[in-house]
Amino acid sequence: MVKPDFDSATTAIGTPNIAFIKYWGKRDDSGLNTPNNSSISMTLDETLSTKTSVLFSERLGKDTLYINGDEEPIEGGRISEKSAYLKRILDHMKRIAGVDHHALIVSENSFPSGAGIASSASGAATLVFALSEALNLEMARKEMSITARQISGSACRSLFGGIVKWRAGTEKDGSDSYAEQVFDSSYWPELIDIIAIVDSSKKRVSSSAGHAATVKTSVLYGARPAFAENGVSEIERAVAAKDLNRLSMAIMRDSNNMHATMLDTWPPIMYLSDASKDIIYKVHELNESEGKCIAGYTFDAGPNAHIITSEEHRDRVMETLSEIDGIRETIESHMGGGPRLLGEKDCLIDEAGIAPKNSNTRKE
Ligand code: 2P0
Repeated sequence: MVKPDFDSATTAIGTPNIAFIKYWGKRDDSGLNTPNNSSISMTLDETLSTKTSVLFSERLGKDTLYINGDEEPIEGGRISEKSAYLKRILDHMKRIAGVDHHALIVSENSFPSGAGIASSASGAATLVFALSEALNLEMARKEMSITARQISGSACRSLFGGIVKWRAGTEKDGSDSYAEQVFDSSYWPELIDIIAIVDSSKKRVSSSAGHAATVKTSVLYGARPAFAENGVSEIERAVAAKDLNRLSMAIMRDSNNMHATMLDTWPPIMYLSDASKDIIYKVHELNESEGKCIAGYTFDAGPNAHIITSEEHRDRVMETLSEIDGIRETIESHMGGGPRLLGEKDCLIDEAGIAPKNSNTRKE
């Protein structure tokens, strides 16, 4: 193995993914994020992205992480569950690489965090990719996928471009629970995700808390894993045939099914807002007027809509969305190719000073 080039930062870019068949519910509380059902998603292009720079240096006294300019504690008492995993993964990767230098990790998202656009997926996938490259670990994407999954489940899908399937797996240690590409991003280039932002504020119930509460208390949830497994096969068939009607229908059914189990959670979890519901009604009206589904909505753990459609119907969908009050902004994204390395000009670290280039805390 080639030794890492210390004091030279590695920068990568990665993107979120939007699940057509959703991951909701973990098999156990091991922290490994092994899901109850398989899921399938579209990796988005770089319209929304996470850039992450990693630098290992003996000049650093501790491991440090900055997200969007703010230091995120990864050591000590008051750290989030995700940060604790991230630190464990960093330590694990350093051990494999035989590296004992500390790391400076600087990550920036080009989109609002915690708004139901999976910033954690994009962030964790890009981080694992960047670390693997910085440490010269030569990890296969499958291994990166397994590693990223442990920081945030849905992140395992963002290691690949195009249409990506995350097989639930059955092994207790999660070794067979990883994502793989089913179709590359050039297979259906006309497919678009129109993201309708209705609310950019932080969500009331975190995904991690939501997963656990639904599995524990929802009666309807019992039917979900089998429904979702069938949905994954249906999506694969619909994409293979480039059948937008079939694809849209399966996407909407799965989003509704997942949100039904959330509402059935005790106490109930409701991520959809009035504006989300208006979008649902309007998309159904649009599809009825066309006599087939030309668009499908899907919602993650938040009120923002992702409307999946194709270039051909884009203007009709945008016209429909323009009739809805409460949509603040729309963002259009095609399928993307997954994480990749960037050059020096995109580096987020001031290598001489070993500090972030843009930090909210470095005002002095
Ligand atoms: C998904 N979501 O498949 C689903 C749809 C939200 C709804 O994966 O606890 O942040 O980190 O494993 O990945 C959001 O959950 O949860 C999610 P953790 P994650 O995209």
